[in-house]
Amino acid sequence: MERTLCILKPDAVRNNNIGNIVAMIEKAGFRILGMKLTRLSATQAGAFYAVHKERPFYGELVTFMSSGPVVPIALEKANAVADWRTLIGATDPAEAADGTVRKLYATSKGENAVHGSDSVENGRNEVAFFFSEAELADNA
Ligand code: 3AN
Repeated sequence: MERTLCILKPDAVRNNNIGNIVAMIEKAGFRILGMKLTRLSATQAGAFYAVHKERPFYGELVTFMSSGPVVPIALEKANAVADWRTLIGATDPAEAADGTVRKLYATSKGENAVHGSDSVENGRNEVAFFFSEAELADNA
C-alpha cells in the first residue's frame, strides 16, 4: 500500500467544493487515513513548499496557501501517488483532462484546488508533515 497527501487548497474550501472533491476521492477507491481542516501560517506554507523556494511564483504560492483554511487528507491505495495525480489533472486547469479535479474545480495555475505528492518518498514525508502516526486510521 502506498500513501499520498492531498490538500484541498483555500480556493476549494472557499468555493464549497470539499464534499465534491472528497466524493471523487472515495469513488476512485482511495482509503482516507486522516483528514482535518486547518489553517497554515505563512511560515508553515513556506516550509511545506520549500522545494519551490527559487521558483518565481513561490511568494504568491505561500500567500495563497495561507490565505484561508485548507483540508489536508492522507490517502492510501495501491499506486496512490500516480493515481491521485492522474485524478487531479495537470497543474494548469486549461490543460487538465476532462473529468479531473482541476478541470472541474480549479481556476488557474496558482488557484488549482488541490495538491498531490509527486513521488512515493514525498507522499510519506508530506503525510507526516500534517499527521502524526497516531492520528492516522491505521492506528486509531
Ligand atoms: P503540481 O501541484 O501539479 O505538482 P508544481 O509542483 O509544478 O505543480 O507546482 C507546485 C504548486 O505551485 C502548484 N500546485 C501551484 O499551486 C503552484 N504553481 C505552479 N506553477 C505556478 C505558476 N505559474 N503560478 C502560480 N502558482 C504556480
